[in-house]
Amino acid sequence: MPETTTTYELYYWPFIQGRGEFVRLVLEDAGLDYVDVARLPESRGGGLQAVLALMNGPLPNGPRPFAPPYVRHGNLVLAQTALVCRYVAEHAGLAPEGALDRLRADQLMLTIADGVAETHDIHHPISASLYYDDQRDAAKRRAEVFTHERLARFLGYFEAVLEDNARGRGEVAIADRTSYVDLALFQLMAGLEYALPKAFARVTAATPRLRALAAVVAERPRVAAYLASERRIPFNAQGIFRYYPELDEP
Ligand SMILES: N[C@@H](CCC(=O)N[C@@H](CS)C(=O)NCC(=O)O)C(=O)O
Repeated sequence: MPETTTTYELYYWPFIQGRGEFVRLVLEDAGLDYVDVARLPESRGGGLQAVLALMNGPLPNGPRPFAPPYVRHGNLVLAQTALVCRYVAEHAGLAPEGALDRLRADQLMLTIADGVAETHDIHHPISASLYYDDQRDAAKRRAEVFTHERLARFLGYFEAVLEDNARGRGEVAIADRTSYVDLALFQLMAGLEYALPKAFARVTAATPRLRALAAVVAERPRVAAYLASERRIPFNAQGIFRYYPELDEP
């Protein structure tokens, strides 16, 4: 396993929060030394080419990543958002203690990833490779189902998880202290609030624990400093969480 002092290199698209933001939040909250590689100028090895290079070429020690985000840490190149977050969190004291609680954290992170994928598919229901304008009708239909059914299904589930976790007094998802899963729940909430403000307000009226968790995470000193910094890319119309008023509920 690489030294914890080795710098983490995050590889992700430089102009969006996207899935990379789940990793950025763990790195930032942990106060780890990291480089957001693609945001460096090309003259310093950054830019989109840096992300594509490791995906397109053989790696000496393991499989190449299918898609960003991925991290390089020592000899390890690791992809899949839930797994990358877990890996960084384990080095940073942001993972639960013990094998069983780490499996439980995986379960929640993979469910968050499912929610992220479904949120993305609101505006790209046919394919990510087509423009939004080429799939607007399907997007409208998909968004109706998402806002009426899936949004409450996901957020209601996470609310119940908080309620069920007696060890966390209803305030954290796993065990009795903040973990990377809580950071991810914060980001899911932030993204959904941006993308679907009306549906989000209606659904989260019934999820007070999730709202409280998001507020607590936002106030963690390193997270608050990050959110106020230029390192936090604003939500925009290229990311996963996009605001198209026609897709929100009336
Ligand atoms: N399951 C993967 C999905 C990764 C993914 O879809 N990445 C997007 C950016 S957020 C991408 O660039 N995909 C390129 C592709 O699928 O070809 C994860 O959670 O990390």
